[in-house]
Amino acid sequence: MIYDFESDAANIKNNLNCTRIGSVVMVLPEIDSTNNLVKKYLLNGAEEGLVVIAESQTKGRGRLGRTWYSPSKVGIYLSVLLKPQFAPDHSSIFTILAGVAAVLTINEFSHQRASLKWPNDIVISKQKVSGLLCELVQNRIEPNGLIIGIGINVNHLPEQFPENLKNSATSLRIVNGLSVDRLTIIQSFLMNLDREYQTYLTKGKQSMIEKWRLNTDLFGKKISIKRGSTIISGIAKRLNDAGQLVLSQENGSEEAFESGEITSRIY
Ligand code: BT5
Repeated sequence: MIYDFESDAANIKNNLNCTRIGSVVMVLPEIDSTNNLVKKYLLNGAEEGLVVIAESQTKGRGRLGRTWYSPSKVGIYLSVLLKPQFAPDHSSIFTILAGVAAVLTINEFSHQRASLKWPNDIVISKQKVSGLLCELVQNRIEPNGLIIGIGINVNHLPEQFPENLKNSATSLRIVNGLSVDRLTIIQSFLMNLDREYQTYLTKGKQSMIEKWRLNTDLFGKKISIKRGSTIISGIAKRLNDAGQLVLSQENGSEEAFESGEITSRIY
């Protein structure tokens, strides 16, 4: 596919049917990280709804200082700026919201069922097809904003993944045996995110938590969670009202975990 950046941006913007997302849509050939650029725009007063899409990233970021492999032409790397009017009681709720939009989108295009893995992965047959990075910018100097970043592996062939990801990552093309149009996926994600965000703003978080539950295979499974250098094992029970994961430990006690601080492993 030939990627004409300006016309792609116009194409995406014109075909969006969104209330809040897509006020400005930028498509760039290469950037360090779409989340970084959106943050810069936020600090310069950007409006809610800004979308930045890059054809490739040189420093795509995961959580906790990890990297997101972002090769040119085969993946989706995009970030959206939201400015919720009220601060959530827990930042996990936005990872839940974005995860719901992401899994619904990927399931529109995947021939096999995609599911959510706590806290921010979308997996197909246990292999990661997409990851989310939600960053809440909130301090006295900077304007408040929420940056939702998503990476989706779309048209990668198995040999296009580096050695360290070969066994853990997949793409829609690998799953479907066919390539998929990235612009169509981008439009779908932005519209799903817009709808879920609107639902959250008008009706609150409960429907989001319920949709997350319907799109995960996590509950009832034994998992271990790494918090700092501590590993905590238990059975994943549910998401609580704050969007935190509740784990039941062997001694019967329950503990809730925020999405930001955690890496989880399912057995
Ligand atoms: C994530 O972090 O999964 C969040 C990824 C968010 C990427 C998007 S791209 C647009 C926006 N701009 C950015 O700079 N970031 C966001 P985490 O849960 O920490 O997972 C990172 C781990 O996933 C790495 O340590 C690898 O093990 C693995 N990984 C890296 N790249 C991958 C890929 N392309 N596909 C599957 N797994 C990958």
